[in-house]
Parts: sequence; C-alpha cells; structure tokens
Amino acid sequence: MTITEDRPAEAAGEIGKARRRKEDQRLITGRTRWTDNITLPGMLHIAMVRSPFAHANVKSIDVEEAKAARNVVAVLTGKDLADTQGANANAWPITPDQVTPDHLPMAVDRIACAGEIVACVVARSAAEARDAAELVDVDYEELPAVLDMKEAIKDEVLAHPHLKTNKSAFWQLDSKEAGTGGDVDEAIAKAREGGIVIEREYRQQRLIPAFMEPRSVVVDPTGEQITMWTATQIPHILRFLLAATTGVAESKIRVIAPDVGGGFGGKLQTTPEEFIAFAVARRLAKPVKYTETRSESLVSGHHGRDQWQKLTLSAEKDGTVTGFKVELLADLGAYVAIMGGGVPVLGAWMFNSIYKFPAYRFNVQTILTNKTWVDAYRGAGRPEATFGIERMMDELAAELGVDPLEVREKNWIKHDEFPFTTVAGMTYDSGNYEAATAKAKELFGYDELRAEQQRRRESNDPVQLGIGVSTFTEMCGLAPSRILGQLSYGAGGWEAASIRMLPTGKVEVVTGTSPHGQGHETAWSQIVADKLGVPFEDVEVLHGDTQIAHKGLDTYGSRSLVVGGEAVVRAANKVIERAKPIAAHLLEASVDDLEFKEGRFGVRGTDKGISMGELALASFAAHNLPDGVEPGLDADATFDPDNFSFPHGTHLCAVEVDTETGATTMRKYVCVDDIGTIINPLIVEGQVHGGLVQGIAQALWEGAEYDEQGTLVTGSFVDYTLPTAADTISFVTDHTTSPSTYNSLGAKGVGEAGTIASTPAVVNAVVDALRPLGVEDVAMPCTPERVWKAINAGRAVNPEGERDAQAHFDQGTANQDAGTSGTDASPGSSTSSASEGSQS
Ligand code: MCN
Repeated sequence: MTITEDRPAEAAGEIGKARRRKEDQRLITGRTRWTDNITLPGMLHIAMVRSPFAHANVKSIDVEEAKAARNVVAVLTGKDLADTQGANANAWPITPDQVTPDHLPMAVDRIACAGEIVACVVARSAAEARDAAELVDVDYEELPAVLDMKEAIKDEVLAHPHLKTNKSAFWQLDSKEAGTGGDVDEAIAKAREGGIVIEREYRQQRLIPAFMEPRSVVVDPTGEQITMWTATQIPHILRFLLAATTGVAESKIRVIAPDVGGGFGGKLQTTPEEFIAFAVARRLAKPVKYTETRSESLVSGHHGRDQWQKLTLSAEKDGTVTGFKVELLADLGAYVAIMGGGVPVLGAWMFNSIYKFPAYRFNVQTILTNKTWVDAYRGAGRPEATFGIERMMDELAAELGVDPLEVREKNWIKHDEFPFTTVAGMTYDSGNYEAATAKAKELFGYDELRAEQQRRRESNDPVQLGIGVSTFTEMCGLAPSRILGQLSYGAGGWEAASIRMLPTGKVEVVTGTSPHGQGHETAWSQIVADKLGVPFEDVEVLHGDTQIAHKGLDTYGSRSLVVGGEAVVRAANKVIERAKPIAAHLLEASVDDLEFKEGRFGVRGTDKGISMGELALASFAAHNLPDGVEPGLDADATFDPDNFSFPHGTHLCAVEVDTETGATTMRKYVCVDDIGTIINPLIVEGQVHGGLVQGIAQALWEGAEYDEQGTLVTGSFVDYTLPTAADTISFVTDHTTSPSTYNSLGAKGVGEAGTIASTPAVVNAVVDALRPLGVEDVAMPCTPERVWKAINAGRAVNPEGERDAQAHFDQGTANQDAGTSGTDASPGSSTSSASEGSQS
C-alpha cells in the first residue's frame, strides 16, 4: 500500500488530492530557465583558480600568462577584489565567544582548505576561462594541515595559526540547569550501581550534498539594479547578506532563484562564487556567469554531518531509561559557514526523541580543521541525533535480550500524554507512536520476518536477515522568531505570502518560500483553491525573485508548508474578509447573513449569491463599492508560528547480509509517517522516497574521504557513491494522522523525514543481522568491506559467534580494523564500543 493508493484521487476539497505537480511539465521536459541557460548580451565567463593544498600561504600569484591568453578579459586575485568582495557570513554564532575565522570569498594571503579560491579568470567563453585558469601560477608555501577533529582538539597543529586554537565553540544543554529534568550524572552513577549503563561512540561520516543542477550564478550589473540569477535555496537571505557585506544598497540588488534543480541544504549557503561573481560584474561593468563543474561542486560546495558522538545511556534493569548524556565533537571544516555550529546544536532538542527520559545533557564542541566547511545537509542535526538515540535504543534492547520495539514502547510518550514537554524543553503538540508502530509492523510482516530470521540463524545461513527499527520524531519549521533570537540565530522564523485577485477571477500567489524540487506551485495552488473555492488551474504561484516576492525567508528545514503554507492560508482568509462587505453590498444583504462556501458568498435562506470571480471584477472596477471600502481584494499575510512542527513515524527495514562477502541487500522497507494533514499525497510520497534514498545512502554507500594531505579523494562520482534508482527497492509508505496544533492546516513538515528516520533503521538492520556473530556496530557507510571486517572482528571477541560462523570464515583473516568492538555485555555492567572507519 502507498500513501496515494489509499486516498481518493479526487478528495472532497483540493487539500488531500493527489494532484500531479503543475511545475513538472516544464521541469521534466527542460522547458525552463536554469541559471546556466541564461545568456546575456556581452556576457563574460568566470573560471576559478582553486588551491590544491589544504593549508598554505599564498606567496605570489603570477597572472601574466593567463592574462595574455586568447579572449581573456581579466585575471583577478583576492588583493584585486579586497574592498568589494564582501564576506561569507556565519549567521548563527552559537556562543558569544565563538571563534569564527574571517571567510573571504577569495583568499588573499592564506588558504585553509583544498578547493579554496585564490584567483579567477574572466574570458569571453567558459572554455577559454577554464583553459587560462590553468596558466595562473600560484606560489604556495605549504603549511601543516590538521584534518582529523580528534587531533585538532589538541591544538597542536592549527587550522588558522593566528587564532591560536581550533576550538570554535562549546555549547551545552543540561536538563538540571534548565529545570526540565534531573541530574544526568546522578542517574548514570546510580545505574552503575545496580542498573544498566550503555556507552557507545558513533561516527557521523562527512557527506556531500549532490544536487542534480550544479551551482551556477549570473550577475548583470548593467541596469538600474544589479541582478543576480543563482541556483540557491535562499534568494532573500542572499540579497540581505550581499548588501550587508558589500555596502551596496539592498534596493539596488535583485536576486532571482529561477527553477533550481535540487539543493538538499547544499544551496542553503551564500557561496564564495556568488560573492566573487557579484564583485567581478561590478568591477568590469559587464554581465558574468560562473557555473561549477561537478568536481568543483564536490570539493567546494559545503559538506554535511561529520560528527563524533559519545553517548551514555542509563537504565533500570527493566529497560526504563533514567538518563542520557550526549557529547559531540563536530568538525566545521575550515570556516564557520552560514548555519555552521548551529547544525549540531539542532540535535540538542532531538537526541531524546520520542522518549520520556528524566535526565539529559547534550553538549557539543565545534572544531576547525583544514577541510571544506560543513553546514546543513537534509535533516541538519536531526539525522545525527536520531541515529544516535535509535542506535542506543537497539543496544539497550540487545543488552536486555528483548525486542527493540519493546524497549522503545516502554520509554516513549503515550498518545494520551500530548501535549508533552520533553527533557530537552520542547513541547510536542501531538503524536501517536503506538498507532504508527502498529501499522508499520503489520505492513512489514514483522512477526513473520522475525521468525524467518530465527530460522536463518539456527541453520547458519550464510545470508543472514537483519531487521532494523527507527521510531523517530523531528522538529521542523524553525520558530518562533523570538526564540530563534534568544538562540542568536540570525534570522526570524516567519514567512510571508500575498494573494492578488486579478480582475478576471484568476489568482496570483506570491510566496516567500523558494522551492527547488518540493512542488510548492502545486501545493500552494491546492491550498488557495481550497480556501477561496477557485479552480486549481486558475492559481499561479510566483516565487524566488526578490523583486516580486520582496519579503521571505526561503526554503529549508521543512518549513515551507507549516510556515509559508499557513501564511498563504492567512492571506486567503484576509481576501475573504475583504470581499465580504462588497458581497453584502452587492447582494443588498447584511454581512451577518452571508455564508462563504465553495468560492461563493450566499445569503442564508435564499438562492442569492455572488462568486469570488465576480467580486474580483466588481472590486477592480470599483463602480459600486460600499462607502469607505478600498478597491481590490489583494491581501498580504505573514505567519510566525508559536512552535516547531513535530512529525514522527516508525520505519522498519529488512536487509540480507551475505556473511561471506559482507554485501548488504535491501529486502524490505516500510515507513509509516505521521505528518498531520497531508496537502498533496503524491508530493508527500515523492518527498518520502527521495528522503529515504538519501538516508539509506548514508548508511550504506556515501562518505567523503580525505587523504593525509587534505585532498578530497572522493572528488568525483566515480569515488563518491551516490545511489541511483537501480540501487534501491520499492518502498512501502503509509501514514497516520495526528494534526499539528500550531497551524490551521494541521500539517507537519515532511521534506527531511525520510532522511532523518532511515539511516538508523538500516544500520540497526545490518547490526541486527550480525549480532549473533558478535558484531555490535559497523561504521557508516556499511560497505561490504567494513561489514566483512566487522564480522571477522566480531568473531574474534565473541567465541560463540565464532563457532556459529566457523563454517563460513577463515579464522586467519580476522581484522580488528573493522569499525567494531564488543565487550562485556552483561546487565549491570557498562558496555562500550568505539567505531571508526578509515575516514578522517
Ligand atoms: N507537504 C504536504 N503535506 C504535508 C507536508 C508537506 O503536501 N503535511 C508538501 C508541501 O506542500 C511541499 C512538500 O511536501 O510541497 C515539502 O514540504 P515541507 O515539508 O514544508 O518542506 P519544504 O518545502 O520546506 O522543503 C525543504 C525540504 C528540505 S529541508 C530539504 S533538504 C529537501 C526537501 O525539502 N530538499 C529537496 N525536499 C527536496 N526535494 C527535492 N526534490 N529537492 C531537494 O533539494
């Protein structure tokens, strides 16, 4: 069953209808304008000269040969652009004393990571610019680079010597100090006496957002304004930061995000390339274009995740959790990017997840290294947290020898306990973990698969079955603004919408959100058609242009529907309110006698009525309006929610692990998500599918790796294992519905849910398959090599497992470098495992 199958194609209203996305026609057929398709008269092309070194002084740059190359117009260095290039800003300093290195778009005298830009060539064609970039001769003095965050924390080798430290910020949330729970140290100490303490260390490997459309920017400085087209998620934030850091008046900058081919957080950034293109266009007074190659994208677009998690969970012997301590090291890379240290901090409110933990502490030390900067990647902080807690709940279940769902159920918030304020201080409005789990178990065939697993274990089947569980929640739609302010977050959490009623009865919706694959044009049309009773086809949605949608906070953090969609609802309600006195006047009735239904004001008890379309024309003509009523029905609204939205769900995954080769094959994946009211089930299903693939990819395939010199060795798709449709299986998706109380739609976000939930489900499944062989963990990505090594290492520490596996393995190949270890696992004792793969 899928979400779309159990919903009528024609829902009663527009909300809930599985509409095909109206934007897809142009997106899929390519009849649209991507930034790289834009060609302006006299346009010049930029190629970047990037450092091959991770850390170096720039002693000199010889540009003469490049300048003399055919059709080269200019070669510019950081010194040339010094006064005009602006700066890459960190918009979320997580502490007042955060150490934040200056981040110039183009380095002037020192570079701090490979791929950093030291010069650019401007030529009449992109090919000529690239060729000439090869001729720029940079004399580097290589400096020692620090690449591993556990080394960096020692401050022996410095990523930025003048800062005297690699430690950027330390941030903590403690339930005892916050008054939201007890003392976690006490809880752990007590459990060491007579309960259970589980200690684990997990690695969130570095990932690279790999959107379909590489980043591209065109800048035209020749008009009254400087216009920038760019493949971004954040045109409004970008315009603000361009203005704030270059001194150009905001009113003189127009940023347009045309159709954007994916972002996944990777385009939630003000990039050096955008600033450089802006500065070069201004300097040469000519339109310019820069489009990155895929290799440039992988090395210099921001990366995601990259954390070490040290987790300590205490419980009573019956499995009731008494405390949870989270200590993170987060590698920020060379600079503190726009969200920077805020990404791991987002996990602070989510590590406790759906559980009623009485005591909790979260802290994170953010660290600077000589690698590409790290920032938001689908889920941003919440996948990491979900992974940590869901892996720990499995470890607790293993310790107790009970089913992983049993220990979760013992600890989760029951459906009649909402609203519930968690130990991290968040108030969850609604949810039903029991219902989602029951539905998921049924769709999965949980008991049958467990029985099959048992059979395979008993028969020593070389292909073992693993079942992974992830009962997750997340918070999306960052809000309200005043709380974000208290957290020093640089922006608000509101969103804006305008509805323009055109004289013909057609409707234009202007939204501050900036979709890049999420289908807002369709969903917002459905909302407006539903609220105003106008045909879906009559609604046009305008977005992503600061001149048209002058107010907005863009698209990230699964905020668009719950904040921006609700702003659309509020604007629609205002349109109805504006139309009401005009309708009453024209119908010669009292406002109190009117009712609005299906796009028509009717007079109760009569057949008299007037449609929205007729009112739009009447208010435009303004020939017969009531006294004091202004012409037009247009309305603006902004919405600043009182709280986040808290989607949740139960994801179940079955994998088959070939214990002879280490290969993992997905067998079945079922997810039941609860995202409250669904606007468009087809879009939601697409969002869930895409999200799942990204989360599964972290578990099984993807990982950025650097060599000892700080060169990204996964710098192309040959080495960076991005999955394709062929790598995945058909997912079974379904839902339960616990409406949100924080917006009138009752909706919760979905854009990141699949990614957040799926990674631990898959790793839990892999470990579950191998646990009888003594395996307690496999470092991500769980490649065949790592799984194979883990089996061998597991066998080495678990004689029973060794006996079980005897038939299949050669004892002589046991390898301890497997990202796994197991120790005493008897109840009442501490257990610990550290997992580290070969990644730095
Ligand atoms: N929706 C719905 N009913 C709900 C929830 C959502 O019909 N209860 C619909 C919305 O109307 C919207 C879509 O689902 O059309 C996603 O909504 P939402 O959860 O509000 O997420 P955003 O629109 O804010 O999108 C951001 C989110 C994030 S943070 C990442 S990362 C991500 C994602 O969306 N990147 C994407 N999905 C992506 N999809 C594509 N194709 N490309 C990306 O780069």
